[in-house]
Amino acid sequence: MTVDEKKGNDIDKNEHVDDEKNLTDGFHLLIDALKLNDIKTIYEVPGIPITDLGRMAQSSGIRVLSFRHEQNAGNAAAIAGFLTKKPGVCLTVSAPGFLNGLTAAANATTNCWPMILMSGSSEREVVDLMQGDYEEMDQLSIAKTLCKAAYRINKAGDIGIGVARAIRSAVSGRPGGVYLDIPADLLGQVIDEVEGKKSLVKVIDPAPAQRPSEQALDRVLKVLRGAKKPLIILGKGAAYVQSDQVVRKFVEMTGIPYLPMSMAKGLLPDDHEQSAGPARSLVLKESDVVMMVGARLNWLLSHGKGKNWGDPHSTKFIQLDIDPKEMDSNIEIAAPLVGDIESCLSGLMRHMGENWPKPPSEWLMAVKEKKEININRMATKLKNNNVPMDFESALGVLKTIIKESPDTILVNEGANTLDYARSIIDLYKPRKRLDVGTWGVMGIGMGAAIAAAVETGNQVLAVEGDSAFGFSGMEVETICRYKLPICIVIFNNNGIYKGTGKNNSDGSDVATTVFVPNSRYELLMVAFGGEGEHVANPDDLKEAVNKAFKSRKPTLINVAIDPDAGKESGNIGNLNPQSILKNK
Ligand code: ADP
Ligand code: TZD
Ligand code: MG
Repeated sequence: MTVDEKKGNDIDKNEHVDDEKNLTDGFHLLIDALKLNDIKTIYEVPGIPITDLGRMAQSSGIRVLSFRHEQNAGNAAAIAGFLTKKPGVCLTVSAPGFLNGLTAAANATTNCWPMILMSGSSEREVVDLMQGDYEEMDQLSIAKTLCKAAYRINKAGDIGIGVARAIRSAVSGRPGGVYLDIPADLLGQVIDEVEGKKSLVKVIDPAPAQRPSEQALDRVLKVLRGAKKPLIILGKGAAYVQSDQVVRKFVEMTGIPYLPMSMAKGLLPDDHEQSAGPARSLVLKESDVVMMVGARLNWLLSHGKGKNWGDPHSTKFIQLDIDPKEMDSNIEIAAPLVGDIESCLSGLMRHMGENWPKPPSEWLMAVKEKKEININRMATKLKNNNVPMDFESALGVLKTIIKESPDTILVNEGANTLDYARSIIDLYKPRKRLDVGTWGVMGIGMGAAIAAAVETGNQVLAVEGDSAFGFSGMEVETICRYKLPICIVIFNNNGIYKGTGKNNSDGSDVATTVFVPNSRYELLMVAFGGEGEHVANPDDLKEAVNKAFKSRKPTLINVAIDPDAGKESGNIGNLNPQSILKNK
């Protein structure tokens, strides 16, 4: 096409900017680079200078989903990364949009999920002299401290390499969030079309297998063989890698009880006979050999020491992780196994042979007995018909619904709402539980729910504390706009942890943890054309969720929960400074 023929064509019609020599530009090269690498979805908020990039990506066949806030778009991209093993892409405007998205990229890095935050930026010469451009900020410098890697592409001819570097950095080794800085003038840069095409890079084998050494495998087997009370802990790294059959085969071959971390629930079905989930306190305290698979000994496992654990001198740890720096991060690791999960577990099984001895039966019996006691104790509570409802009666209903629809993806955030749901709702399939992750961050809810629905097409059930929901609640409009099969259930106890807090001063303001009582959250969904329900007993909750699943319509169910039912900070009240001081 000549320049004359091109005149009158809208930029968003995805036509190349050509002259007789056939030229292309930064917009098209960036879109082509993403498509070449199989990026099918962009999660974004439009604005200067990336509005046209989003439009043109959409015209080119990429699905471009616009959000109401970049943090939610970023959280969606991060969860897309967790679910697909490909980097989820979030696109934002400069400075404030970038900062909003950066929270999600930092969260992705913390959780070891691959994502790419691409933000438009101002001209270097203006930013570097701090001359006060529209939304001016030195974004690259900031991103470097918070992401796994950060790059800027300055020349159109480097777009192929820049995108390749971002993808490889996001997914190889320990995955994480990567920042890609897109200066506004890069998008308009024009180069020869043939040269441009040649400059694009298809990333080959972006997350190569990393095989463990034979010595490391031997060491692990020696430690395992000597165990009297072994335990396997499966983390979300094991869920991420999608080697579901290999993980299951290994666990079953060893016969060792396993504990799934929150987002590893369902990797093996929670009702598997080797699951030690309902005997968590016992197995942490009693086990003599603990094998960590894609899980870290961070605060979620009280750093592998202290009162939740047994004698630090007699408990031995085996750790399987792709990141060598993870070893000995909190306590000594007796048998480090560095490599990817599939290669490592396959290597172990090759050496174990068919007749690998099962753990001593006394240990298996002790775990089984404890499980039964705890499961029975909980079963009675789940059936209660108290009005107002407590967490147990409401979750008893949702537990049954998930059992009946095991492909449902459960999104879960809050404090009590999170802790109760985590222990009550069983999952039966891998990667069906998405939650607050390593940081325990509020606000992942709607982004995670949207990405789950978009990437899998499955029904999503988001179980949200009323406070937690508020962090990303405006995305209800996004859910309605894209007609996603998302059912949001808000556990409304009128506030953070409890709705009964008192102001200890003159009382003119309500307590810091208390919200407007009996708020009608369901009307928010109705405002955008979705279905809203307000329920106050288990039967009505069951009916409302079943209706939502059947219709697959965006639905918000506002569940009245006893404002006094929760605890301060849910299960982690011990981390509040007052409690730490008291226990010193
Ligand atoms: P959890 O919170 O469930 O305990 P973490 O996020 O703390 O899980 O740990 C996940 C771990 O999985 C990280 O240390 C990460 O390096 C590791 N990991 C990620 N991908 C792989 C892989 N392919 N092989 C081995 N380990 C991996
Ligand atoms: N801000 C962010 C980003 N993350 C956080 N974790 C918090 C604040 C602190 N926080 C929690 O850790 S849980 C929570 C907050 C504000 C909300 C708890 O209230 P909820 O749940 O209504 O969501 P419950 O069921 O009432 O306990
Ligand atoms: Mg609440």
